[in-house]
Amino acid sequence: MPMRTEDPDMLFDRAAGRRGLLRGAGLAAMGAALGMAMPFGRYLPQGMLPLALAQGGKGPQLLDYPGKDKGLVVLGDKPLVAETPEYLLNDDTTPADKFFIRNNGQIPDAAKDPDGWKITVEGEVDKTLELTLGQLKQRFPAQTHRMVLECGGNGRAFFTPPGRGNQWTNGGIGCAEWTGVKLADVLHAAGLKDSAKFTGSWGTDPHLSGDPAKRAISRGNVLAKSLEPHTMIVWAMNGQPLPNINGGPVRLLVPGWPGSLSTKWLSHVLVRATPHDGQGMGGTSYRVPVTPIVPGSSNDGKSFRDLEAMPIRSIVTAPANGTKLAAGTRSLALRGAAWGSAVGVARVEVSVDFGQTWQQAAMTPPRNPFDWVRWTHAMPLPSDGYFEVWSRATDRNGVTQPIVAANWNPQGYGSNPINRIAVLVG
Ligand SMILES: Nc1nc2c(c(=O)[nH]1)N[C@H]1C(S)=C(S)[C@@H](COP(=O)(O)O)O[C@H]1N2
Ligand SMILES: [Mo]
Repeated sequence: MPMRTEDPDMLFDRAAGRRGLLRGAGLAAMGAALGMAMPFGRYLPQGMLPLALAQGGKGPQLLDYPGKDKGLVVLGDKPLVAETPEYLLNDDTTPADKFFIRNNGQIPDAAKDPDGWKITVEGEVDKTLELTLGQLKQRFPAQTHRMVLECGGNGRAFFTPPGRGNQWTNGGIGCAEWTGVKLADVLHAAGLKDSAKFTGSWGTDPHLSGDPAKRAISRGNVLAKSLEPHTMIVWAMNGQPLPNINGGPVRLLVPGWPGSLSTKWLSHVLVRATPHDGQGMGGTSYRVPVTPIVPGSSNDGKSFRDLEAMPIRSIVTAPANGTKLAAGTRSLALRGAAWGSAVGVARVEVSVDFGQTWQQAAMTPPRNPFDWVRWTHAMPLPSDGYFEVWSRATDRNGVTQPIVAANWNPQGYGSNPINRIAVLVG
C-alpha cells in the first residue's frame, strides 16, 4: 500500500539546500544529495538532474476557494489561476472540485436566474438569434460527453527560458462530463450565410482593470471546429449545474483545442467572414512556430500558426510525486492518463530507468475522440532506492512526447515533455 509522506515537498526541500553542490556533480554526489542510492543512475541523461533535486525551493501556494479542493496549486491570484497536481487527476472523471481554474479577468457574480441568461448569435447569419439558457435547453437536443478541456499554456513551465504567462506544469487540464447542445445546431438555427467562415465569442467577465470598454478575453475559431459535433454550449458538469468559477451558468466547450476557445459565461457568438480579431488573437497569442525559432528570441508571430489540437501528453496520477514506499516494495501500481493530438492516443509507455527501457501500459479506450485514456501498469522494481517514473504517450501518427520541451515560443504553448515523478523505496 503506497504511503505519502506527511509533506511531499519535504524531500525536495531537503535536497534543495544541497543543490548548489551539484553543478557538474557525478553520480555519487547526486546519490549523497538524495540521501539514497539511485539504482538506475547510470542511465540518467547527462546534464539532467534527478527530479527530487531539480525541484525544491519553497512549496506551492495552495488554493482556498469555495467548492474547490485545497490541493489545487495557485499560479496567479489576479486573475485567479490554479492548476491540478497530477495526483488529484487520479479519478476517471475529474470532479468539479478538482477541476483547474483559468481566468483572464475578474470573476463575475453567480447568475441569480440561470435559465434567464441571454446568449446572442449574430454576424454572418440570416437572422440574429437571442436565446435564454432556458430556451436553449428546450429548443435543441441535449447530449453528454466526457471530454478534455486543457489550457493552451499547459506545460509552459518546462520551457527554457520560461515562456511568458502562468507557469503551468501539467495541471491545466481536466476531463469532465459535459451536458449541453451542439454549437452547430444553434448556428444552423440562426442560418449560416455563404460568407460564414469563422466564429468569435466572449463572455460577461469584466476586464481586470474594471474598464467596461475592454474585454477580459475574446477568442475566435475556424467554422469547421465550431460545427464539429463535440463542440458544445454546456450548462452542466458531471450532471450538476456548471459552477460559476468554471463559467456557469453556461459556457462553450471546444474539446481538445486550447482551453481559451471554451468561452466561459458565454453571452455572444459572432459569425464572421474573416478571422476573429478579439483579445487573445494574432501575434504570438495561442500561436506556435511552423519552423523552430531560437529559444529566448523575440518574434512577432506573423509566420506562426494558430495552435489547434493540443499536443499528445501523458501523466502519472498514482502514486503521487514524492511518495515513500516501504523497504522491500518490488512492484509499483501505476495509474495515469493520456490525451491530446488530433488523431488519438496509440499507446502509453512507462520507464523507471530514465528512459533506457520502456514498458507498455494497459489502456482503457476513450469514449469519444476527445475523452482521455486512462492507463495502468504494474511496474517491477529491482531494489530499494530512488526511482523516477517516466511516462510517454504516442499518437496514431507515431508522434511521441519529447524528453524535454521542444518548439520554444515566446508565450510558451504546446510544451509536452514526458511526465516524471519521483518515488523512494526504503
Ligand atoms: N469568459 C472567459 N472565458 C474563458 C476564460 C476567461 O478568462 N474568460 N479563460 C479561458 C482559458 S485561457 C481557459 S484555459 C479556460 C479555463 O476554463 P476553466 O477555468 O473552467 O478551467 O477557459 C477559457 N474561457
Ligand atoms: Mo488557457
